[in-house]
Amino acid sequence: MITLTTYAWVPDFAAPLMRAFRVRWALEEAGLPYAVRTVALGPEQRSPEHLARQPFGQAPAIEEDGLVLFESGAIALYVAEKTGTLLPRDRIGRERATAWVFAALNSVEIWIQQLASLDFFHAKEEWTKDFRPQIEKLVHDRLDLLEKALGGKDYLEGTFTVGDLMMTDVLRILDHTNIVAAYPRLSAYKQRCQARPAFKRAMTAQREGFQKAA
Ligand SMILES: N[C@@H](CCC(=O)N[C@@H](CS)C(=O)NCC(=O)O)C(=O)O
Repeated sequence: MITLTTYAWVPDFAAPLMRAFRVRWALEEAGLPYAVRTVALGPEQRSPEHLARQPFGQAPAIEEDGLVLFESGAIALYVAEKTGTLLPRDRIGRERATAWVFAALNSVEIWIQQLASLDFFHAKEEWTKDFRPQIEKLVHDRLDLLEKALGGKDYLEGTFTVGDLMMTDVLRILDHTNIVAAYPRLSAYKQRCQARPAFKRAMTAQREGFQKAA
């Protein structure tokens, strides 16, 4: 059985966003049961045991049958490939879905995460005054092009894949803003993905995990 390593507790604003959520969501979509191991924010992140799981002392990580895997994108793809869920059956569809996972993490999340970091950790600091609008502009540019790529489809490649799971979870990082709402088709897409029963189960599990530790 897969063991997911996540944090025992995170601040309230981070609870729904913590990246272990994407792994929980993928596991729920695949119908795989999993065990949870927790580490505490702070010195335990840099313990040899945890660094062996996640070389940067972060979370999530998973373990299964001697495999130790880190990076939420790699883990979600592992779950998708292992179970044959969340990936189209045809080769081209699989490659395209994989590309969307990388796009979510490498082309979209980098700007969205910068904006969120400014808002969550540096709000009202003088130096962000000119910087934040520049980052927001870059986020808008990515979302505008993402909405164009989505076009009139329900999902990025027509059917729900691990690429949609990752893209939706990245867009959720903007939930403290009204930025996504400026893109009606993208906004409807995000809501469609979040309406999936597996999303709801994963969110319940994540919140309950943190509440128990609070
Ligand atoms: N690229 C990594 C990022 C993981 C990450 O940023 N995790 C955050 C929690 S959501 C974390 O561990 N933050 C604490 C830290 O960096 O020390 C992934 O996608 O798994």
